[in-house]
Amino acid sequence: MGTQEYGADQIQILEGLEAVRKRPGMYIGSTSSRGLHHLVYEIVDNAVDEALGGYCDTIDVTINSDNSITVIDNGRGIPVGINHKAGIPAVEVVFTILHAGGKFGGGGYKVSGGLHGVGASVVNALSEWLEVDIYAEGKIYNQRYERGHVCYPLKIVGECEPEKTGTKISFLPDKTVFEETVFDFDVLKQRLREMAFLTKNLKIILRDLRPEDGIVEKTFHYEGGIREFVTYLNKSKTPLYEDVLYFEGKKDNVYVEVAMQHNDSYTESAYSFVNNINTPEGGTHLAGFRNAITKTFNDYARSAKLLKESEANLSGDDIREGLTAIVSIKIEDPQFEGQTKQKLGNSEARGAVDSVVSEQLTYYLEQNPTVAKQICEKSILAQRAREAARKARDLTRRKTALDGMTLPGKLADCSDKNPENCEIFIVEGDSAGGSAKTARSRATQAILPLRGKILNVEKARLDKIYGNAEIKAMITAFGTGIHEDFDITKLRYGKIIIMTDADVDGAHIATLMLTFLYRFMPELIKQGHVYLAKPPLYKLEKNKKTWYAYSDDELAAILDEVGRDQNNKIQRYKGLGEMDADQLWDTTMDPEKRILLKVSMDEEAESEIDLTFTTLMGDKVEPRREFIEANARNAKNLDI
Ligand code: TTJ
Repeated sequence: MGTQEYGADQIQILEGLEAVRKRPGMYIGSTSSRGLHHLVYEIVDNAVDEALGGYCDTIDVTINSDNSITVIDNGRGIPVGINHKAGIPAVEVVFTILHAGGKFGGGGYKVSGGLHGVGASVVNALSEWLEVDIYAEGKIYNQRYERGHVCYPLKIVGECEPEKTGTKISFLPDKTVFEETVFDFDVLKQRLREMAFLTKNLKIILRDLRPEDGIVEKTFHYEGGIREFVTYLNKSKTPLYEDVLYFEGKKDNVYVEVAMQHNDSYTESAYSFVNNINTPEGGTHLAGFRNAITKTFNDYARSAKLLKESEANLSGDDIREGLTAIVSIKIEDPQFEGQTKQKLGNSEARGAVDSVVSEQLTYYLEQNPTVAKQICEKSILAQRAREAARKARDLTRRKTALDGMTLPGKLADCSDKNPENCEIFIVEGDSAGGSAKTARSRATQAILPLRGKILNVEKARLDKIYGNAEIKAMITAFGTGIHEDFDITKLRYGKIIIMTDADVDGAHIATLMLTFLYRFMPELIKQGHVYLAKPPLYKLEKNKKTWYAYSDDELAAILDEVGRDQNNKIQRYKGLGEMDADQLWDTTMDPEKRILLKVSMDEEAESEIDLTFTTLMGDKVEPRREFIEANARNAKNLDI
């Protein structure tokens, strides 16, 4: 501790920061890894504010070897003059008085709102130590704090070239506060890249000094700003047209920026930001955007005669099919709503975005009829698909309501009518399906053979999905209905068992099946009704005795026991089809002997799973294997 005298103001300061240390979660959300990384964003946000004001173009972030962080900007430097209200240098106010964060300078938009913008004092309170260096007027000023306490008054520690200005902050998060104190490079990388996209021309450097095999460094610098963000998001997809549409303008003191481009997929990915803060739940700015594009495209489609008078309007969903968009606004006093405060409430934002986008999109469509036509035609296709899907669904609904159910012809049903006793095997291929039908225990085991690979529901429109024979067969066999019609009490089998070959193709088919179940009847997975059968990989015969091995390790263990000699006859199974009915029963279907893997879903990680499935079933092949491996790790061994 320094030699400063403590007046009433100082005591108040300490009480403020003490409150932060007592209840850190109230200020930074949590003390988990998330909260830890939040400290960096708090500090970087201050430098980004300086960049938004046009005073700074480079921010340099370093993870030091001891897991402390250094952030440097080339802005004007935090003011070092005495703040008259507090009687101490302004920089000391910034670091020691709670909520002093965005109050300096005035004018411009502050990166603040939600959990953000609580200020540098919170980071200081939660750091073992924090040091600030300010480069201004040819001098280097410095002050150090420990757990929020001033170590010594602000002092001059050196000189620099008069042109050099900026702020340098280093801090070490307090190990007695955070459960996790090791920074994750990729987590910081993600957020800093996003920051750089959102602030065009700002250069952000992220450096990691920890790796023993050398420093890692990434630079994010996007002259195109959110235009490049859209290009980046569409990188693994095929854009429908070359342009990234970009609109920018200011209305009612709301600065609006929008970038958008359609790709050939069927899903919308729109991200919205307010003062560089992500609003995952959207809000008025996103509503304004959606309203503008729905209205503008309908107007255009009508006037260009792409949509006939007798035809219905395109819906917002139709127009947004395959749309990647960034909506980024800057507003002076953002109001966040909803349980998690992640939804913008300011009503002026709706009108501002609506008017900027309507006006400039109308102009763009007039100037670029080819692109305009491409988007309208895709939307019209989406509209037709939606209509066809509705009809197909109505049809299945009516069917289930009127004639009970017509079970699929390929299904060999079981005789027991109590679902708890029953299980259904979904079997890859007609030949394995035949063996399974012979092998099964008729009372309780039903068999549904599927031909070849089932439809990838991530890559098809709803009308095609509802029209697919294999999918229809599963839906009717299970009895539950799907989506909003789903009713678990109608489930006809307690266990749904996916039985595929123990090879890469089999794993792929199982993943396609799981994707379908996850998208259309997630409750089946959540409530533990879905299983993977585990056929053996090897058969070992010796002296008229037979062993089955379900993994290489298991085979090795059996060989250790029986000895390795020429009497061993080892067969490697390439598929279910190589087993006769008896073998299939013994190894894979007999409830007394088989291995089943239960498919589980971590409810908390639901959104992550969502993402996994999306990349998994997309165009790239590689992540799929990772998923299957991860899924195998999640699965629990049962019935063994
Ligand atoms: C405020 O208005 C007068 C000129 O300086 C303005 C200012 O505070 N600039 C400023 C603050 N630049 N950089 C910061 C800053 C940078 C980091 C990394 C951390 C903090 C808390 C502030």
